[in-house]
Amino acid sequence: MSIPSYMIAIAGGTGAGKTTVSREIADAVGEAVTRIPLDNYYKDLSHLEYEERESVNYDHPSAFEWELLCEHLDSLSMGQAVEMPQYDFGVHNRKDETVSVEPTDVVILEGILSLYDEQILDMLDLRVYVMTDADVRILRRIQRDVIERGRDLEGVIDQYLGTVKPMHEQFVAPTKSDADIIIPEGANRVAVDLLTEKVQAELEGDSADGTEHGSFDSLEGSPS
Ligand code: UZR
Ligand code: MG
Repeated sequence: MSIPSYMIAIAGGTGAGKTTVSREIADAVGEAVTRIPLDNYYKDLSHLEYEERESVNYDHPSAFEWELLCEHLDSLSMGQAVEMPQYDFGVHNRKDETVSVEPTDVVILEGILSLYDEQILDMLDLRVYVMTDADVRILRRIQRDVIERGRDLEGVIDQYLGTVKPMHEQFVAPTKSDADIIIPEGANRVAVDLLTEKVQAELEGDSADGTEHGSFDSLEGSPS
């Protein structure tokens, strides 16, 4: 594998289709891709009671353990395996078990605020923002939280209006301006195919000419 890895982030609002886009790219490209869901880096809240955890603002940047995420992305990028935390939405907390993640040529970080942290932005080779209309996103969110996760509709609506929407406007949406590419409407076929081609070209270019990723690598050591 090449070092450092080619790092992609896929950001966007809840229900935008980030997970689907990154899964489709990963499925099309194969084993050279590792997906890192930002959700897994929600802070460990074991010190709080369930009722307290229920009222945490999970759409605010302070809900995430950025330091651990940076450390893990850095390790993966440099060819070292990491123990990635796992998140349990049912109890709003990190699970006890971690999973071992091996380094790969391509790493995709995926989550609402994956273009938020400056240090992470600096590590990225490709920054993607999935921009889907808010009405479509809330419908998907209801589908997922009410139908798939068994939450009650009232609670989902309260949470959406109380934190999800305002935090989206304050913290998530502005990260669009840091994106290299904005995908309209989630799993847009053409956009996913283009991204897949880009990732494949990076992989092939890499094995063909032996160059490495990262900005200005080729200038290092050249006379000034
Ligand atoms: P995506 N989230 C929960 O609903 N419960 C938790 O314990 C942790 C997070 C939600 C979070 C955010 N907000 O909107 C969403 N809330 O997960 C982000 N409330 O994930 O991008 O897959 O929708
Ligand atoms: Mg998702």
